[in-house]
Amino acid sequence: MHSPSRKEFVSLTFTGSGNYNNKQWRRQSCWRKWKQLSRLQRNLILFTVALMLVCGIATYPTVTEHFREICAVIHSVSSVFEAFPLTCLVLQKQKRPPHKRGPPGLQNRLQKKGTGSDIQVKENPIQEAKKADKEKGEKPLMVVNYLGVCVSEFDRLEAVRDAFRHAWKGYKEFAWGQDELRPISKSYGEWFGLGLTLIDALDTMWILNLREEFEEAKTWVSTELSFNKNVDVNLFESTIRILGGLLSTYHLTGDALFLDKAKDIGTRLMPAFNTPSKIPYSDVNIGKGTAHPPRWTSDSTVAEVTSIQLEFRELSRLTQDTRYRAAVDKVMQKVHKLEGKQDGLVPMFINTNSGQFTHLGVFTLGARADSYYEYLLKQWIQGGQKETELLEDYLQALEGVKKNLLKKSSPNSLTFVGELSHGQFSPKMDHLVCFLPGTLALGAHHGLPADHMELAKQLMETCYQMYAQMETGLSPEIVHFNMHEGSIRDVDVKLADRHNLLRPETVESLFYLYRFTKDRKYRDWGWEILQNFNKYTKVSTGGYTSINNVRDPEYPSPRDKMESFFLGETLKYFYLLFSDDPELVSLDKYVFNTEAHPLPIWPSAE
Ligand code: DMJ
Repeated sequence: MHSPSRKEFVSLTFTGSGNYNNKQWRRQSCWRKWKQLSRLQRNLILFTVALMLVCGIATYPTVTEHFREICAVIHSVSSVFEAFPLTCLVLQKQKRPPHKRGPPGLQNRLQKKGTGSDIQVKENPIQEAKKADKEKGEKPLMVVNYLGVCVSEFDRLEAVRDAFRHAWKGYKEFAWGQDELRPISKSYGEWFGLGLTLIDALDTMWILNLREEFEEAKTWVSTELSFNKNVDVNLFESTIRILGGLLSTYHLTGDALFLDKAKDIGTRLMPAFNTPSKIPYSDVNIGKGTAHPPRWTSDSTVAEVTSIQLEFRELSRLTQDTRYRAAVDKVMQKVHKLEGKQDGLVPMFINTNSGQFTHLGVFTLGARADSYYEYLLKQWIQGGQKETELLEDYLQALEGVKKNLLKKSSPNSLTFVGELSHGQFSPKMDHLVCFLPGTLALGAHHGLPADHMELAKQLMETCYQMYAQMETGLSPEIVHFNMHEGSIRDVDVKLADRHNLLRPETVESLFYLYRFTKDRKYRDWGWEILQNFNKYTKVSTGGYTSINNVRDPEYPSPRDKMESFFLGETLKYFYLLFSDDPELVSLDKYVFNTEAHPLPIWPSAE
């Protein structure tokens, strides 16, 4: 990742001939104000407007959107005129630092000014430019990216669409109709044999307005996709990706094809619930109608059996067939009453015979438990905030998190969520936990205590730092926080945890935080992350790849796999983060499942 060690900015400040406090100056007509500007100033403004017009006409798909962009430019120019001197920050010579092989310590050392520590919280040039402006009491007209190019939200949205097109190009060329692209070997990998990436990406294409791509995928769904196959699928994964993806695409498009397919797969997954305890098995053969636990255990994962509810409940609502909802509600009722929780925190495993938690005493908000917490809140929202047991469990669990898992790192006091094993705290945090800032913010938006939002903001900063402190600017799968005084950095990464799978959780949370706070730093953080995905994971012949080592920018070591959630979730959340339209999947009308597929919040009568 670029180290911002050498930044050279030229700040051109145009104050005009008047002072904005001067009443006489204020009374002058616009035309006179314009004439008072120097030729350089006027040329700069005209050039900016002309550039935006040309870019807008050349690339914007609809006249309406184009108009909105022009309005934004006019608005920003006029508002700056009204209240502030004009300032445009131009990045003059931003040199790309030479890539160094990652030393054992972080290259981008944390350094907190004024603390005497040599540790520095890394900021990007955008942030620094903005901070400089804020300190001067001036407002930037344009945002500057790493290459010195003024970027607008329009550029960022287009960058996401480009990224999607690039990912799709690889999938289409080398993995069409298969589960996952292997972009380096230009081949594919099969998991369920159901076109997983294609289905996961359907609603993303719709939201990104990639209609041509959407239509070709829809044709495949209608002509090629069959669930009548002798294959074992994982109940949770196929529910959140396939059932969730089909249901949300049905809602966005109104096309009954997707509801028919959703009903088909939903029905084929139902045998999973035929267990002695009614806690479902992990695996189902969708062709034979048989289900079973993994070969080595009769346990299921707690997150898996408690994160299929949004989808099956919605399927019942749409089909008027109550069996789907009854099966998943029963799971929640049982888990609600179970012994073995600690302050609302749940263990990671549950037995399909006894219906009891197993492996007691281990608590995490990461893998195997994460979306249990997410779905407590989201089911409550989906059902119109009536199911109080769900809310109680959610609130209690958050208290449990605060009491048992929430700590501060040293030296920079980053708030993080660790793990507990038989009373022993471990400062380990999975990237998966980064769903939590977004979920907390969503709860606060729906009326839960304001301190949830405060905690969301703190954790968001931590999740961002998990990216910013790595040499590639991409987060590892797992980090360990330092807590002892005198630590020189907050985050350590074990060798085995240095991979990045193109996961969405941090981008997801940035989207929620931006929607609710409108604080632009969340967009800038997201933009930085997108650029680093492009830099270190993009494969020139098409597609993006997971990498093995986020600490080595010279050789991040591609894994040759593009997970379906990169298209289903990561790119969708990037797009929504940069979109100015709060009605583009309104959070007052939709709730996202854990695979980023939006499902409607039910009308209050239901
Ligand atoms: C996705 O399948 C879902 O977001 C799930 O909840 C967690 N794992 C991946 C993404 O990281």
